[in-house]
Parts: sequence; structure tokens; C-alpha cells
Amino acid sequence: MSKINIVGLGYIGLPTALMFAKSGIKVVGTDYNTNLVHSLNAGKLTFEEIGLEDLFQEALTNEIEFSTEYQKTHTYILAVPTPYIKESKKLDPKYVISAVNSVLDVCEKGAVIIIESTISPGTIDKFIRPEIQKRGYVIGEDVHLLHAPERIIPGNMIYELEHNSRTIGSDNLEIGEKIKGLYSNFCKAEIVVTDIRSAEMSKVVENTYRDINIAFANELAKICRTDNMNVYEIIRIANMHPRVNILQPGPGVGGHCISVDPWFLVGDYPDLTNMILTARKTNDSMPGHVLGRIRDIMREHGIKDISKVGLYGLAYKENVDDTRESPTLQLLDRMDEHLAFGVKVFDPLIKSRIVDHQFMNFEDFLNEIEILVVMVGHNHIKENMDLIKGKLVLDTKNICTFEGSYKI
Ligand code: SAJ
Repeated sequence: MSKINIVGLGYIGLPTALMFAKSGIKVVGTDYNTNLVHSLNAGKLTFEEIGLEDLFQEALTNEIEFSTEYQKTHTYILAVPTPYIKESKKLDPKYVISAVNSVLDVCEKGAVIIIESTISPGTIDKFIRPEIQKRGYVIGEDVHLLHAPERIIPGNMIYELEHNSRTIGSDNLEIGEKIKGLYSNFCKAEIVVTDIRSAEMSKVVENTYRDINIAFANELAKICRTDNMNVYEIIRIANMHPRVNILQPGPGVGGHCISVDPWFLVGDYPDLTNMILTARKTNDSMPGHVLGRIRDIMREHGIKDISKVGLYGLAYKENVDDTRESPTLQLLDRMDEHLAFGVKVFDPLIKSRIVDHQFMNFEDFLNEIEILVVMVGHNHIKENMDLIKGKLVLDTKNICTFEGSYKI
């Protein structure tokens, strides 16, 4: 088959491009970021992920190139960002729209455009189809439009690309089946072909389901805190029931997906989304709950100086270097609103300075603080439990192996 052009070489587009290349398909990865393209062409990855380096090296032995140019070909996969507008909680489709337009500028007649980026339900009908039609193209003849939302989880992406089932939304079932065949070059799990609206909606529903379930765990943590019950013990016991599977409470929900996608439903169906909205609010309240716990510990130990507090972890979850919407950043924002400055921060996976009072060395960081707040359960801290034993520890992730740490 002719080459495929994968547009957007970020967390989703790059591993996907590499998987296709590894399976023997000719791939060109396109990104407008010149530095990123240079770096990839020089054999250097732009973010860390388990197994990504090996996959990259394998893919490089096959036919893969990286370019800032859109390619003239038959198949396009768009994995560009879909930011959401903070104030309105709605999706901003500008990058998808501009990528679709750039594809239209060069594509062959009858080309297939597959959108992998997460979009809110209805985005294709509301924004993408009109954009294509405006340019005089007939969808289904001049170009075909599909939505194949990604499902992989940072930290286990490479495994999940191969083993997770996938959804392909298509206007035309025959084209949907063809694209299913394309993905089955590397995806060994079931691939479901459906219509575009169902594909858009199921993706958002999956993340909303997880948000609601995390919110339940977080609400339990708050209830248990009020009456001094051990939430972890209670969840452990409840989960022994064959039909109960409660998730873990934590300092909040971050990442570009779970903390964002449910808002699309709230924004579009405000009168119908009571539970979804409450779950969002519950999860968003967790950084504030952690702040309350820090205040309790400071009072108990007569510590008045906030600069004696250190937050461990800036990433949105364990063992990733992605800080988007991270609970720590949410907590720092809240402190900022209350003019509480000076809390110290450290994350072994974040190599650049993105907040004030951020340390680059773990021991220097520990030397400056009395209260350590574990916001993220990176392997790094699990392997360094000895170093933190002498501190007052607020363990929001329940990872401390020694007695006496405070819990959420
Ligand atoms: N979290 C908890 N308690 C838990 C599990 C997670 O507090 O028991 C927190 C994490 O610490 C993190 C946030 O929730 O801050 C989200 O982390 P996550 O590991 O649950 O999920 P993401 O955002 O990394 O990836 C999700 C996945 N979706 C689902 O599990 C339904 C992934 O499969 C999707 O591909 C991804 O969103 C996406 O791109 O949509």
C-alpha cells in the first residue's frame, strides 16, 4: 500500500507512527514543530515512555521519515492536540480543522482522513464536515472521514497499542473495514467498526466512567477522614466482593483526558449531567482537601512556615513526565490564589524548571523541608523510602511502607 501520513507526533501520534513502521508499513510522520522533527530525524526521542526507545530503534530499520510537510498520499491519521477552553469547558477544534485543511491541500482523490485526537461528541458534524464541504469536496467521494479514537494509557502505551481493542467510526462500513485491516497490522485485539457519532461518544464515555469511579473513591476518602476510618482497608475489603471494584483515592485527577473529557458532556448537556458534574467537582476538590491536610499537620506540629513543606511529584501520575492538569499544579494554583507562596517542589522526571521553588536534586529538596507531601507515586520514591523516613510525611498515594505517615 502507499505510505500513510501521520500528523502530530506527540504522545499518541509518535508511538502510533512507530507501530505502523515496525509492522512494515511505509510511514511519514508530520509535525509543524521543526525542532521535534529534527530531533526525531537525528534518532532522538522527544518524550519518555516505557519501551518507546526500543520501538523507535526497530521502526528506524524500516521505512519511516519525519517531516514538517504534509505528504501527498491516500491515508492520513491525525493525532493533533484538542485543547479545551478553560472558561467554557468546550473543546477547541482549531488544530484538527487546520490539519484537515492542510491534508485537503495535498491529498489524492478518494483519500481517507482518520481523526485519532479525542473530540467531543458531534465535533465532526459541527466543525469538520462543514470545513471540508466549504472547500467544495464531497465527503464519501473526494475524501472519506473516519474517527478512530486512541485508548492507550501513558506508562503502558506500547503494550496497549498492541493489546487494547479499538473503535473505528466511519460513514461507510466498507471503508471502516479497510481501515480496521490497516490497524490490525499492529493491533492484535478486537477492532469494532461503528458510526462516527458512536465512536466520538464512546471515547468520552470511557473517560467519564473512570472519572466518576475515581470520584467515588475520593468521596469515600473524605468520609473516612471525617470519622478517622481507614479508607484503604475499607476499599480493600469491599473489593473482595465479586462485583465491587473501587478505585484508589488520590490528590486529584490530572492528565489531558479524564479531567477534561467529562466537561464536554457537561458543556453540551448541562441539564442532564448531574452525576458527571458532581464527580468532576469532587475530583477537582481534592487538591484543596490535600491543602487542608497539610494545614492540619502544620498545626499539630507547630510549623508555621509554608516553605518547610515540600511537594513530591509534578507529573499528573506515577512514572510519566507529563504535567498536564496535574494535581500538584492545581494545588499550587490554589495556594497562589490564597497568596501562600514558598512551598517547595521536586519531581525526578521533570527535567526543566516549570514552577517556583522547584528543586532538581532530591537530597537538597529533603534538606530544606520538614513535611513531605507525596503527590505522585513514582518508582523513584518507592525505591527511596529510607531517605524520607525522618520526615513528617503526608502520603496521598498510600505508598509509604513505614508506620506513622499521614494519609489523605
Ligand atoms: N487516578 C486516581 N485513582 C485511581 C486511578 C487514577 O486518582 O484509582 C488519577 C491518576 O493519578 C491521574 C488521573 O487519575 O491523575 C488519570 O490517570 P489514569 O491512569 O486513570 O488515566 P490517563 O489519563 O493516564 O489515561 C486515560 C485512560 N482512560 C481510561 O482508563 C478510561 C486511557 O486509556 C485513555 O487513552 C486516556 O485517558 C486518554 O487519552 O483518553
